[in-house]
Amino acid sequence: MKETSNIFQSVYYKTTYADPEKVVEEPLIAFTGRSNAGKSSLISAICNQKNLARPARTPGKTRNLNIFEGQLNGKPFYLCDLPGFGYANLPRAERERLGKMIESFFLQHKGLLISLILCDSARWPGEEEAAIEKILLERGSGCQWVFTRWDRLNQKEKAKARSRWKEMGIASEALAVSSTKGTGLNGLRKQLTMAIQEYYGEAKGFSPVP
Ligand SMILES: Nc1nc2c(ncn2[C@@H]2O[C@H](COP(=O)(O)OP(=O)(O)O)[C@@H](O)[C@H]2O)c(=O)[nH]1
Ligand SMILES: [Mg+2]
Repeated sequence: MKETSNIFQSVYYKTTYADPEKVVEEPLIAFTGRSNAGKSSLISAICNQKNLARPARTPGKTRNLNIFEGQLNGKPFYLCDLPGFGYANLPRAERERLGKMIESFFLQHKGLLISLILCDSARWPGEEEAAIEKILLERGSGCQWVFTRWDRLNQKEKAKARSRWKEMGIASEALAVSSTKGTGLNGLRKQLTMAIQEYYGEAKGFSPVP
């Protein structure tokens, strides 16, 4: 079926911004989360291209924002790999500045289609993740919790993660994924494809994720 084919397979790197306020691309799917949450790996995995976003291979460029472009029936969409907040190797002031810059991006960017808030499945989301969710909810902009590195958890740890999500009140919206094993990726691709179709008014007749 054409609608369910992987439109992310032909996504390619477009450009890099040092200043999030300069980003003009839309509709934009934002990947945000702590440094090491698995953002770059997830972009590469969704797109079935091993080194597309080069996970952890650009240590000097942690503050940059990378844009990838794809097309749905000839119409563009963009994936955005945001700088990771909470980067341990940065001085505190710099870390805070980066956090504010990311928040301001979520407050201001007009072309946000959906934002994926990534968090390592082994962790509780922190204040930064909650702040971004709050901004998006207040704006009425779509967001999706994505819990990464699911393959690294044993059964007991998975149960613990699920009870954590329940306690946070996000159990029904939490998506568990593994970029290495492929867990959850098809569901996420379908959800994103639908969001792009809706944006372009092409949603009719598309069956949601079973
Ligand atoms: N086992 C496992 N490791 C992962 C997965 N996703 C990312 N990683 C690893 O976690 C580290 C951080 O990932 P990366 O994508 O660079 O995180 P980013 O800083 O958020 O872009 C890297 O060493 C990845 O290889 C996953 O699904 N499973
Ligand atoms: Mg990265």
